[in-house]
Amino acid sequence: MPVVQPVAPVTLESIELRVLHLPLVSPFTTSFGTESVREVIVVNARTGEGEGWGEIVTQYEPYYSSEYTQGAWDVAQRFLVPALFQARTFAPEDVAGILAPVVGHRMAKGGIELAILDAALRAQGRPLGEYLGAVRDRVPSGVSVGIQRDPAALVDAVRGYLDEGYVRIKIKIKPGRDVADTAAVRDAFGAIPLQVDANSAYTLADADTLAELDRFDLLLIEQPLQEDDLVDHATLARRLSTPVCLDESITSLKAARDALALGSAAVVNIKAGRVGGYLEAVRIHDLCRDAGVPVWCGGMLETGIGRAANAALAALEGFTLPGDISASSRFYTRDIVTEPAVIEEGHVRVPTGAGLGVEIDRVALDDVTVERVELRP
Ligand code: SMG
Ligand code: MG
Repeated sequence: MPVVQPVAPVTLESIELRVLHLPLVSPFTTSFGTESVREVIVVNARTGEGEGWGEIVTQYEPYYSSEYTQGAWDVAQRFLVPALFQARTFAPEDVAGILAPVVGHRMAKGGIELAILDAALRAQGRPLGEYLGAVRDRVPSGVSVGIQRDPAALVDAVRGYLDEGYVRIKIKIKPGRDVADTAAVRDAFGAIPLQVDANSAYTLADADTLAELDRFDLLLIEQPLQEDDLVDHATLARRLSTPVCLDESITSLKAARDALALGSAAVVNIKAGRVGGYLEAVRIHDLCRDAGVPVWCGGMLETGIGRAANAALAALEGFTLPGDISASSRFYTRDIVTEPAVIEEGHVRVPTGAGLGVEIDRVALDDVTVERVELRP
């Protein structure tokens, strides 16, 4: 069984944070809104052993989660980074403990942890995938398709992705844009691997509508109810034949344990940012694998930094379902890494270089930077 082998400590010298604005190739609509520019924070940790990069996957608005960019920007500068400066020399595995006195703010913590992890692994010439316990050198692709103008436009969008080689399609749904949209995609493309994501848009009162989706033989329905609705998700799961998968609700290993104990999730979407980092993500993977619960790797419209790390995570043995693992071009015309992820034979390669295994395109990074701060002890 692959285990995470500790990395040597690093001495933190400075941290640079940047807010980026990356234009999306097309607007991305979910049940909670439409995004045309991805606002994200990139973390550059400089240590005595070398530098590393991480990504804080918050969004401009606190609609997917309670975290949002300006909140993460504030908590990182005032509480998280100072706590690391205080500790000064530490291993990546110590970061979560050092930051634990701060309640929540998991995306902010996770992005900072990734930068430290990348620095430590690069210093030792170790790839992130190997460190996390990857058992594959490439992972199946999957694409998350936003809500379109109408079901016909959705079918056109899905056709484009299938032509690019994506092996699994996820469509976003919301009340009024669920059964007909799903039916249109099923009718057009037959038995493709298909799943839906509601981003918390329903309540138990919608159970009859959600049960209508059962006839489409979906891989799963993702997060139909609210983040804290673990008991209601368990109740709903008993009403549906479609497996219920949780995303927003799985904020930690403990939340995952509770969800499995209650029968709230038959499948788990693991997102490193949402759970406070890649190390907690691996712990949730281990829990689910041992419980026989399939997991897949979720996405937060990551830049090339998070995209490289997600491919490494998705290569662990328990990731038995295709994730939201797409090419950089799914969202961006220009990424901030020199070799953006691409789809090859329906798969994305797990980087093999040290750390994240991707290099930053500094010119591209500067071009999309809208705010920058350098923090020192
Ligand atoms: O990175 O491919 C991606 C995006 C996948 O749909 C995706 N993410 O709820 O799973 C989800 C959403 C969260 C972001 S919505 C703006
Ligand atoms: Mg989701």
